[in-house]
Amino acid sequence: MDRRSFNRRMLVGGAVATAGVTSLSLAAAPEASTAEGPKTAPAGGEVRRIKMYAEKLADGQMGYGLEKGKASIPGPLIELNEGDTLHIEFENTMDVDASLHVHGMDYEISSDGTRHTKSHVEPGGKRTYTWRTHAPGRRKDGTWRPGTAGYWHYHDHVVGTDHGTGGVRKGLYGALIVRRKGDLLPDKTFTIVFNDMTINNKAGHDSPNFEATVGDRVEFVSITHGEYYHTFHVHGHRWADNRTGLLTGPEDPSQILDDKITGPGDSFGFQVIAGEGVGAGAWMYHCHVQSHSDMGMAGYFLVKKADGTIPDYEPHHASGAAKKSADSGASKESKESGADGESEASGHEGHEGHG
Ligand SMILES: [Cu+2]
Repeated sequence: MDRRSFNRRMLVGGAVATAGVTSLSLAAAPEASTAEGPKTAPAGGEVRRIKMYAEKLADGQMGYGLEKGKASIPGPLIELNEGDTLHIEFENTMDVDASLHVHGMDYEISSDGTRHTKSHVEPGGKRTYTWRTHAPGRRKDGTWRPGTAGYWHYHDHVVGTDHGTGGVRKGLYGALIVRRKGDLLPDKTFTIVFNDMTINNKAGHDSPNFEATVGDRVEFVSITHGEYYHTFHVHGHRWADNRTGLLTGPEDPSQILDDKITGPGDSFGFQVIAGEGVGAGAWMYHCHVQSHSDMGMAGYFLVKKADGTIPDYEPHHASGAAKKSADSGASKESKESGADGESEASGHEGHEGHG
């Protein structure tokens, strides 16, 4: 049944693509809303199918992936448009039960991904989870039913305990974005998960950095898991505290933030223009709980100039070794050698501080 509707959708889409190139261009999938404006999300209504695998990673952690052997932490970013349906053929390649549980979507209890509903998957097993979405609409009683659009997430719910405490701790989680027709589409999206005292399961002082170029429309998805509350803070950039993080107009009363408290299970997202009004730089992002940032819950939003350089950035600053080399004076040259950490390191064969 789903297969048939999927095929029909494909046929409809094909007909649109060949017959209506000019006249339907305003209604068709992602495109510029104005000649130079950002692209916007199309109306949903598609039925999509993906495969998802739960895997053990070499270091003992666990991850979700769209292909065997490609699992990552966080798992793959999933993007839908309101009205879309997603069928996920989930395969558990691990030696313990696992599942896929999602926040924010419409799904039947058989897609809950919990043990008490028997919607988990045994080792080596498969199961199809179905997530549906809808646009906002009016109920019969006149009240408004919210749409599905938002920054959501998915995670395991059975590894370790019946709440997936072990699975989440080991990395079985990912981001899910549902867009509304007309939502601005970013140039790139970064998922940042505060999970216990790690960021994306990377321990303190080994946090991930995220790169963009001045002027890029960058989307951040912030998710929190684990035992603690955190605050998500990014330097030099701000967002509106609403569904999209964007103001709908000059009178939009949404508070403007650059720091937001998040607790386990929370997610939110926003878009910024990289370096807008402030320029290129290694803009720090971190948890603003002081002891947490001191313990290493901090990384960089690396905003490059068009030529690829980042002013005043010493790539290895976060590590003890880099701190040492920065003090040695060798770092002065590295600023000229470019923003790339690898080339900077290899360009200083003589300097101390590594090891
Ligand atoms: Cu924190």
